[in-house]
Amino acid sequence: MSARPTPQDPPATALRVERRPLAQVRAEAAAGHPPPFAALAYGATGHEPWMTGVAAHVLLAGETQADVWRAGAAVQSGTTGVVRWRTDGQWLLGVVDLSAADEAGGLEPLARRAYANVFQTLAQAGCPHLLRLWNYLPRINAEGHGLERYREFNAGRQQAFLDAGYAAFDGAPAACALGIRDGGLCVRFLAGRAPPVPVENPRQVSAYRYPERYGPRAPTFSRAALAQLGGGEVALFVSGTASIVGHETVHHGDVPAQLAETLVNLRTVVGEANRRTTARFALEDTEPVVYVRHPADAGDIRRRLAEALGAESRFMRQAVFLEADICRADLLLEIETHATAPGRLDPT
Ligand code: 3EB
Repeated sequence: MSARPTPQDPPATALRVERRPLAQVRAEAAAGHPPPFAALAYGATGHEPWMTGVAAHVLLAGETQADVWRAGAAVQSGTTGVVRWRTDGQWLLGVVDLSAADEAGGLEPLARRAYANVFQTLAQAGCPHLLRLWNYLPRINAEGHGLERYREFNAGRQQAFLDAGYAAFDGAPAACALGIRDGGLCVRFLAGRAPPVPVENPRQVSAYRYPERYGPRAPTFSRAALAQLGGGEVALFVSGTASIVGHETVHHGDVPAQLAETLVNLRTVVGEANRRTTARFALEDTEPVVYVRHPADAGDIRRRLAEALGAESRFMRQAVFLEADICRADLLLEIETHATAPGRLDPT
């Protein structure tokens, strides 16, 4: 019997990620360069088979950026239910793009069905471990069928994890969930053959343990995840992070204070991650997406971030600012980020 891959096992093909202007990536592909394994573009929707987008409005007149994933050269693609996927046998990038019309039966059953298809995809591809998920849904703070739509989404998502026998509590993947203006439920996910190492934030109650006042079923995500990428590199995926202490939103209506609290949370999560790997991550060297509820706040948020992290930091040079509704109506901003660094995961 062959042993299951562990977080420490180097994968057969290395995964790389780089944030770059989408126009450059497209120009290279047009010039005959090998296309990337996948690209996740912020503020664009793609037509190339390797590209998918997040249909949110880019703020501060930024150039369209894409997270460009490189993996093994032999890529297979296909469809499983509502999931379109690409895999090199080691890594898998999947995409769900639904429309408002798909919500006829409600968002909860739709989320459950979409996630059931995600888990079917993972089983078929032999890439059973979710590393990172991106969730986008329109009108996230609006009432659905007697419940806020984000809470309906949470109920369907958690049930699908339980149905599939996946960890819905400790060991959940890194994720984000944002409200965007157009379209329907939209999920992107990255999976691999070895389990990631989950990371929590001691300043915050784990999201999967939030009390019932935030909805009948808790959100399903860990604060961050570490994964071995091959080639001696480790990835850190920090989930959407906001001005929450314990389980409560703090600094209602105060953008500067929410930003400062969010930075403390981000630094705490990065510090916790560093305790579980020989790699050394610093918030300044990560590549964030900054989601802003009110576009008018974006300039102030950018100025304060530059003050805190250095205008010339990788964080500021690579930052993408997007207009989005945050999943709690009282949150004015949320920041997610990722980085890779040489190292290995500590034996567990
Ligand atoms: C929070 O800490 C803010 O539902 O997948 C952040 C990251 C948030 C992911 C999700 C929600 C999610 O609760 C919201």
